[in-house]
Amino acid sequence: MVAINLVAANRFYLPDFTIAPGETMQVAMVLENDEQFTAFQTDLLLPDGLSVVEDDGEFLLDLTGRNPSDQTIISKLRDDGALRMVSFCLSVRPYTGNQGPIVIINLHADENFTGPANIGLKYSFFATIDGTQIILPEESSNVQQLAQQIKGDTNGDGLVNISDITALINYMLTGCSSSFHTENADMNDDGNVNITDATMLITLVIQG
Ligand SMILES: [Ca+2]
Ligand SMILES: [Ca+2]
Repeated sequence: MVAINLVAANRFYLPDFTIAPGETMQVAMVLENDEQFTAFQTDLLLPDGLSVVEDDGEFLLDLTGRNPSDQTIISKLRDDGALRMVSFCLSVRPYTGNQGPIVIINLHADENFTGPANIGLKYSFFATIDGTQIILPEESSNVQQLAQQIKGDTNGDGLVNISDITALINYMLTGCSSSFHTENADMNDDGNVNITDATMLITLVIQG
């Protein structure tokens, strides 16, 4: 494999976001790509108080619709505290499109989480369709602490308005939104985000 350093046209990062102490939310890892990539490896470094949600000993990482159907992702917490992720598919087909989330991380903030803090993405290696390896630049994202969870604030900007309806519908259609507050979106607290919550949110926005 040939290593090519810092190709500016390709970028892999987490958009900045806000999270409230005690909250669980979904954050996207976004790939902007000029090349056709089929696989990657990266290290995610979270600040104190933030962790990836675990289910049955597995970290909850979801692949998006940009992935080929046989794409898989595995992850392991390393001794240095970084969560290493490796994603690949046996059919060696590329991610579709050139912009958007490829992995959704389910993140949880402890009750004592205090922001702002930084999230690092390091050692991001991407493999092209012809087997070339490209090292993408190290990225740092900013996470702000939201004072409190607000029902209906699905995009976590502290307000409840039309943008939250858009984010909720986007989430229902695609299963992802660049930073999505699932607990705020679950308007009726039944553990699911669906059309019932959308209806309640629309009513809330209309009534002010
Ligand atoms: Ca909002
Ligand atoms: Ca619900």
